[in-house]
Amino acid sequence: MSEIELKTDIKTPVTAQNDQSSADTKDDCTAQSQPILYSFRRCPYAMRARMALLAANLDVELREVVLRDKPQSMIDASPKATVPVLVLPDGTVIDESLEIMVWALAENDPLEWLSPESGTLDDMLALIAQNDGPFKHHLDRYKYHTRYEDVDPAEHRRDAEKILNRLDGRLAVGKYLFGSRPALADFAIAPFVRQFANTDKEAFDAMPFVHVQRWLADFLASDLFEHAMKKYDQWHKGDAPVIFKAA
Ligand SMILES: N[C@@H](CCC(=O)N[C@@H](CS)C(=O)NCC(=O)O)C(=O)O
Repeated sequence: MSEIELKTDIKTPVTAQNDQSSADTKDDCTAQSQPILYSFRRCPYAMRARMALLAANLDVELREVVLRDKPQSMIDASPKATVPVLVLPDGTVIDESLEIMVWALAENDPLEWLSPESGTLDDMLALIAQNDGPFKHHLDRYKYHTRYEDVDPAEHRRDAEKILNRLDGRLAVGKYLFGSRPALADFAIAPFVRQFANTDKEAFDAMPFVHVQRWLADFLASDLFEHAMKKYDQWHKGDAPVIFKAA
């Protein structure tokens, strides 16, 4: 089984009929015609899920979440209660951002994000794993060091920079991480590099990683990112559906 089948297979079905929580998820048993995305604008995981849904041209009902006041219907659908959460019309719940990306692109991939110009989907997933694992680990301990005991933010910054240095090497060869056009890995990773850059923008701009800087600037200027960062009010049960439209 290929990695992509693996990813799209990891779904937690929510049985709608006899389950009060999923009735809530579907908002009082009204037929759900579109997937529902629980999202938080500034969350890098939610950002990448939204961008993949846009790239796949899939409209979803967007429910903007405030993390300190999560809706019960989201917790019922996904008790781990992290954003993003996608609830499909058949009750299937996908609550990992990368799986939402891969699911959306498996539905429709007009920009060929799953088929990079150079390398393979598995190569992209390996690079994304490095981002979601070690890079995120160091980013958190650099950016949010007060939340941890006994961490030296400078040390974690240096370790994160080693990973950025490797990205810079890739980006010196191709305009994007896997060739001359953007693909899954670019949009899965860039929101985290953005967080790193914003932690100390002056220091980021002074780094010798000119290719990462150019790549991030292109990403921030992209229509897709702009569209994905549109602001929405917090969702409350009973609100009229807000459709996050691809076009
Ligand atoms: N592995 C998850 C991570 C998602 C995640 O950690 N999201 C954060 C916000 S950026 C969250 O919801 N945290 C829960 C909280 O802060 O209560 C994914 O890829 O979707």
